[in-house]
Amino acid sequence: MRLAASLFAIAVAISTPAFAQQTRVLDPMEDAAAWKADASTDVSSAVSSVVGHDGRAVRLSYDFNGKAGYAFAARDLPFDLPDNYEISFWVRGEGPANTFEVKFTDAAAENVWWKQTARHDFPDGWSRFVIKRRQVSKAWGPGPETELRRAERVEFVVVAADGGRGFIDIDELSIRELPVDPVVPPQPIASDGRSPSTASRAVDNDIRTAWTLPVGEASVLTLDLGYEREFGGLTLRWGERGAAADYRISASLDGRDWRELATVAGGDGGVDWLRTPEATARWLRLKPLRPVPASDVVGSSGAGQRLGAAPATIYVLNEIEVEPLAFGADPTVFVEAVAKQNRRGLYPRGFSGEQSYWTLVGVDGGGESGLIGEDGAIELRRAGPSIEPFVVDNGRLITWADVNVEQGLKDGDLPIPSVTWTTDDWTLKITSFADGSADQAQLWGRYDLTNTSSRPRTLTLALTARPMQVNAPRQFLAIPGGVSPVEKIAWDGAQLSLNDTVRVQPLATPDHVALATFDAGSDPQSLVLPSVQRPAGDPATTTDAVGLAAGALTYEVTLQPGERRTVGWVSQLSGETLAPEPMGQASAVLDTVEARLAAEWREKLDRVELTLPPAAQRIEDALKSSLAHMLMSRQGPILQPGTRSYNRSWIRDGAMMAEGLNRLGMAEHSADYLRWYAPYVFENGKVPCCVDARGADPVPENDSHGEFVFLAAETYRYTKDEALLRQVWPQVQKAIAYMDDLRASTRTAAFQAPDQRHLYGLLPPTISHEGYSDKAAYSYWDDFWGLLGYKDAVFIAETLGDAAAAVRYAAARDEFAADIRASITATAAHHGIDWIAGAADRGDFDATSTTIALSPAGEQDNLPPELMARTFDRYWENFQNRRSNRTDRKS
Ligand SMILES: [Ca+2]
Ligand SMILES: [Ca+2]
Ligand SMILES: [Ca+2]
Repeated sequence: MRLAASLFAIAVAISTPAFAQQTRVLDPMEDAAAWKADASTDVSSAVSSVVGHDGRAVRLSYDFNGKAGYAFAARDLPFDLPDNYEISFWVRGEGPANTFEVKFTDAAAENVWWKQTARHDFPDGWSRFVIKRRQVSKAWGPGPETELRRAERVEFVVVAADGGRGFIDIDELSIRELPVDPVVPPQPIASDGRSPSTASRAVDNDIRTAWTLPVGEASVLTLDLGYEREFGGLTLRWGERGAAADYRISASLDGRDWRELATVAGGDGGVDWLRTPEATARWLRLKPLRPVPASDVVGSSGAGQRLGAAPATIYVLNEIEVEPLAFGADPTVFVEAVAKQNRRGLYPRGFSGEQSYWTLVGVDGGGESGLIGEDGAIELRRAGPSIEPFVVDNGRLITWADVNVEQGLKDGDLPIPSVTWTTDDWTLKITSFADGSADQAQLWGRYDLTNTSSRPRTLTLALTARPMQVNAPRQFLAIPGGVSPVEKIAWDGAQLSLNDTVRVQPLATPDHVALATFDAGSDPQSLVLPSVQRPAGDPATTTDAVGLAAGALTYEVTLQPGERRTVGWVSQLSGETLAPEPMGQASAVLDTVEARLAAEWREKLDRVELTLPPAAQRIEDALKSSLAHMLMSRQGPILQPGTRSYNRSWIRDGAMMAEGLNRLGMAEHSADYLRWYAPYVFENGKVPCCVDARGADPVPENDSHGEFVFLAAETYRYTKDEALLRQVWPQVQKAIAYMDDLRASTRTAAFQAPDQRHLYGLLPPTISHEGYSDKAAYSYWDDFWGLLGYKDAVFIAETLGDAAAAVRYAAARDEFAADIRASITATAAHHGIDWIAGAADRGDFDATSTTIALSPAGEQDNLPPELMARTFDRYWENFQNRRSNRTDRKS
């Protein structure tokens, strides 16, 4: 790829195109009346005219009133976008840190492009906000265009992070056309002021040729990038002898004024990857300051072999490469790029774009939890760093990629997961579990290394603390996976601390400890090098400005045939730090905790007895481990579908989890959840789809209302807690009234027109179904939940003795049920399909969504029988086709 780029570069003209960098004002913001304010439910917003940076400016005032949600100012503003541009405006503001979005949309605001800035701290004084073309991305919309070519409308949006109240002032919204960057950047031109000079060999794309400079000479290497270029980092490939350990790289736009871009101190030679986010320069300058000491020199392959040599008298730089912007976009992308250039196994598989599975390790109801990955790395807390094992066998570093890996749960269902590495000669079993209470919990790691060969074996077990989550980079919602920065790592002789906050206490004293910065080599291959190992009695601290420090605790283990050695550690998940665990008896401590924990979980998971044939044991295991996951994922009363990407409470998942908990003998958790959720119902009766630390989410999802009413009724059916039912009765009534209004909006003459008739009486379109997030849909999923809500509202009214309400709700229920039935039939005719559509307007196929009609909605006797039968027959056919690798593209 790189070579191909260089060949193309020869043909690229380097001269700067003649063009006018003219700025055009799109809106001087003199007229606030052109802008309209709006906001989500229960959030206030207003626009006004204030003194601006140039003349007047437009102010958006907002008050979240204690809710999550958003406020915005918008206007119609048609303009075309050139091939390259920057959009900018003056901005200032007051208020808490909130997410700032600038949106460009089509006339109907269906296709939306945006620049999102999370937790923006608006400056008190005027500041220029610049949006480059590459920062404008498609947010959503059904249209095929991914690139913004024409905008019809502009919105300035404040989305609640901290929420609160405040304002933002906007002035002089402008666009500037920019030259288009060359498709392939030209190869830099290098010089060092020496004659003759070897400078060009640092940029000739040939790893066998090098720029050389005698140590002690004052020359620097200067690169001319050909044009003012944006880039994300640099890769330096040093010669095997002659790498600089310390060096400085400066950047310049004009060749006269230089600013420091990157400084390396204590580098290990070989390949050096430098991240320089959002850098812009025409010229770069490299100044070597000190060679790598002979004992630390590693091979340029990064394989870690030591090269005994005299101290270098000459710097040897084979190649310096300017990396694209994406290289420096964030620490995770950077480490992914580095992982690609290392052998598989040195980095977690998720960093190489491979799917990576993990399971949760936590305590019942605890807010904090760990993870164990399929390869044996253990994440120490949400978004936290991890402990990853490696074994050195006969001088070779063995990683997860070199062994056979299997996963299991203790007794098949308990939340005590393990990962076992198997080689021809030994096994390593990695186990993790958490014990304690929700507010005083600790995470354990256990490592059983067993000699399965017929000869004595000497192995090194390295437990490495790495700045990476087990949650992989592909996970981007709420708590993005990937790198977990470690700026400081310290060993005090008894425990390892990461960023002074995460502490890992080994249960047996390691033989050696190694700590390293990224530049010095913090990959496992480098950490197990004898030259970086220190006696475990010596305290040490390492700080790393790039946040990629790592450490290793190593155990030298000699095992007779069949012999096993156990080591382990404990780390606080929540609460006060406990007294240190006794050292040196790792297996005894771990056995005791594990046995106690297994008994506690067994009691919780076995409250309901299942009688199944032996062949169905896996079904029982799956059911019980799912129950354990519901208990570990919840935070006190808050039921959550997950702890990372889904670290929020959706009423959809919550109501269904509550049903599961009710049936499995844990109705008290259903009651706690209902009590917690009810106060978040909006004043107008809208049930929020989701609640998190910011409060209730205002995004309308019309399944929510029925789910909430079902939760209230179902909780009562198991607890018989009439006082609680009465307590939430006001919210139930409001939610039903809200659905009455929603249904009325589609029970109009307009919906009697032939092309709308199949939508008559349905709940209005929403994005409750993830498949419809590109455009809201008339999803029957919403209607089946809504209908169940009406049914349960009748039940609740009768239970509480409100006969009038029961009659009213029963009439509404019957009307809604008839509308849904008529719609299903009309939709099949409208789209020419013989199944129950997922969404009435789409006529799509989604049998899993339709199952809600059967359970819990209980509508199987009321649905058109032919269409219902075809729906599930068709699903079964698709399932069989998938099993035999035939894909039905239409489904
Ligand atoms: Ca103005
Ligand atoms: Ca070269
Ligand atoms: Ca290096």
